[in-house]
Amino acid sequence: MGTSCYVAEEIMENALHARDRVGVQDFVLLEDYRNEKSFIENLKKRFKENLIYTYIGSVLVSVNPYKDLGIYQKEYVDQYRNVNFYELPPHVFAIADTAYRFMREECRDQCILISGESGAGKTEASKKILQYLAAASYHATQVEHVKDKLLTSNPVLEAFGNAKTNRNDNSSRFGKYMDIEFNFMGAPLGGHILNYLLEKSRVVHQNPGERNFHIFYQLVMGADDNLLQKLFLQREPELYYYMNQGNSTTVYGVDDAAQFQVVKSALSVIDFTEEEEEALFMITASILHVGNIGFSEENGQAIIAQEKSVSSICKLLGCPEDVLKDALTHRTIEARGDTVVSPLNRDQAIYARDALSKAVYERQFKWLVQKLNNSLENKSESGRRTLMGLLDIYGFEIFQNNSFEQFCINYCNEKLQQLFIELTLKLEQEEYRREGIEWETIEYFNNKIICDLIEKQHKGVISVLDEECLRPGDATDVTFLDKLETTVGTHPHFLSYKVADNKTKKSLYREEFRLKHYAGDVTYKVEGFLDKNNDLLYRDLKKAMTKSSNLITKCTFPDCELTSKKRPDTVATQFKKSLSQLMDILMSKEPWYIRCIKPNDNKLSAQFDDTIVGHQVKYLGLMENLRVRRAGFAYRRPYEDFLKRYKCLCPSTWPDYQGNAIDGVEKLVNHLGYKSDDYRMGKTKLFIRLPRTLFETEDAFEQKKHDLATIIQAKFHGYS
Ligand code: AD9
Ligand code: MG
Repeated sequence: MGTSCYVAEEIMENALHARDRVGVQDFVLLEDYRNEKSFIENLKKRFKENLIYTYIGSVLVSVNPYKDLGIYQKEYVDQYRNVNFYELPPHVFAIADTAYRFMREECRDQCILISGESGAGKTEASKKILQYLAAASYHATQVEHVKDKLLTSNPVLEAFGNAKTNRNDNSSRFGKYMDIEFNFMGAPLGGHILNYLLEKSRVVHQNPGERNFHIFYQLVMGADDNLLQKLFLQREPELYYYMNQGNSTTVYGVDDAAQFQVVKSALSVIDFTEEEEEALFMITASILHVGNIGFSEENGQAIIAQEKSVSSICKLLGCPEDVLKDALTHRTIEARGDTVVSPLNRDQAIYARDALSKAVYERQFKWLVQKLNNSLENKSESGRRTLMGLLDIYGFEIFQNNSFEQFCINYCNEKLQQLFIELTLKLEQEEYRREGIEWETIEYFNNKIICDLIEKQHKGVISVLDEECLRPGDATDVTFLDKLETTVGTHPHFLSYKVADNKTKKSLYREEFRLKHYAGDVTYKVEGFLDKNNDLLYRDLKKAMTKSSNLITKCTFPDCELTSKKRPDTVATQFKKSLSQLMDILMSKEPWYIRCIKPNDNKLSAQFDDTIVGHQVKYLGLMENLRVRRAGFAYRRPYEDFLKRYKCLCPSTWPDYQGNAIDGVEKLVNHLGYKSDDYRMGKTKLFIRLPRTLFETEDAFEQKKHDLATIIQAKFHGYS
């Protein structure tokens, strides 16, 4: 009895005060929906109540709580399973469940796109979705190992592809798209991962306070003495140049040694043999030794200072020492049939050494993804299948110094934003058409103009960059900028010192260009653009690697690469092509969006910084999103759902109603006094123009609940 009283009181309490305290759980219900301040206020109210999720229609906005909220356990999975989207408070599980049910029931491929800046919670959200899918999907012994593999792919990829940065202790330094394949019963059969542009410069350089990829620290701290000895390593990260530059070899709250054991056991789940595991760690260790090769210089020629490191590398990779030594200090150039060997000076040797490390690591990473894909491949069942895609990719970046990496990342975000706008609008329009409802197109900023500026054939930034990279002779970063000014100087989204007006000139240096991205202006320093786009690894070093007997290096540096005359695509062009393929993949699926927001820059749990949040709200296009959603009919619900929730408000539909849903809803809205312009009856759904209408209905519903609760309470107290 006591419990029931408590429940009744709680219902009353909720009915009376909930909205004031916790804001609205769907932004379309926000009265002042054009006002960014009200938007942020609503987020903040909810954040303070530990309600980190809010919808904009079917888009989920998530604010990183930076603490464990205890909202992802099994009981939450059970609670959200097979329950309609709006019936429960917003949650990442609700998105996962709805997408999963759409996929299963309508046999249509779905994809969940997670965006937001570094540290906003994208990777955590993608892990929660995977966890939900594994827990909520069809259970059978034959699919449990598929689930295990899908889940254990994460720690492996994170070990090799994530690192501590100043923004996030576990920052993903690569883009990831994962398809999970399901059979008609909704049982997972396998998966496939696509990886995008690993930030390989991190292998050789880390900024103060940052670290290299986690695996280096995990290996050095977690390998047993035997393995360490075999790898010629010591248990002191500070000894290795590639690990100590950031002066931050440990991460608060992270046990690298324990994590190494997690990675090792994950490797065995994803079918690594002992030899493969050993080969993987040998490469990882060899890169640390490469970093410790120092050079001195005599008569302009580089001389290896740490022969011991070289001999360790050669033992680990199984390649001849003299060949590697030569390749580290010389360069062979073949021109018109002649072969000229010239020595490298110290700077060139360091450059070549670092290029080797980056190439070895990047290729190893690609190999690892390939290996994961082999293990995740569905080998068991053919027949009809549907896909659920999950995209967790780097967010928009504006730093003090922006370089080629930020250019690529921001280009990727332009493409995703374009997709977001197009699909959101497209879907919206399609729905009106499908439901036979009039629809008036609304204005929005189409960032296609910026995508064109970057990627247009012959006329875009990437084409100009490639042209300079491929031009023999005197091409430099500065000549690239000159060409850019000639080609796109008048474009409304491009600026540089030379083409800017006098006022803007003051904010620019000569060797920079600025792109007016949809998310804000970013100024890029041209220094390093050509180099990074060319991504040259001297042939001598490639040749040395082809001689390796390490089974992974042997695969990743095939002999045929040496004989091939075809120049590989530049980095930007490869990226452009892979993004275009990604867009095709995403376009072919039904999209769901999770927009992640970071509440502060200090990784703190109780801090909500309005300015920082405001900026993200702006560039994620959330206000625009809300406007689009509200332009036509802010709210829509299938007749069945609407009736189920509100039928108690009309005597013709409650307590007893036998008719069909559409007629029931008609009776209901008439009874509630909806005016003819307030709503439209579509073929399967009721569309409500203004949130206020729904709000009033919601209020009436809450009042009814309150009344019912009072009756229940009175009954328990024996008054009736
Ligand atoms: V990056 O672009 O890869 O640098 P993400 O992926 O957006 O970034 P991540 O998911 O790694 O950020 O989240 C950063 C940290 O915030 C996590 O390590 C958690 O400590 C914290 N976080 C994020 N989401 C949640 C959550 N839902 N609950 C609790 C969270 N903590
Ligand atoms: Mg991440």
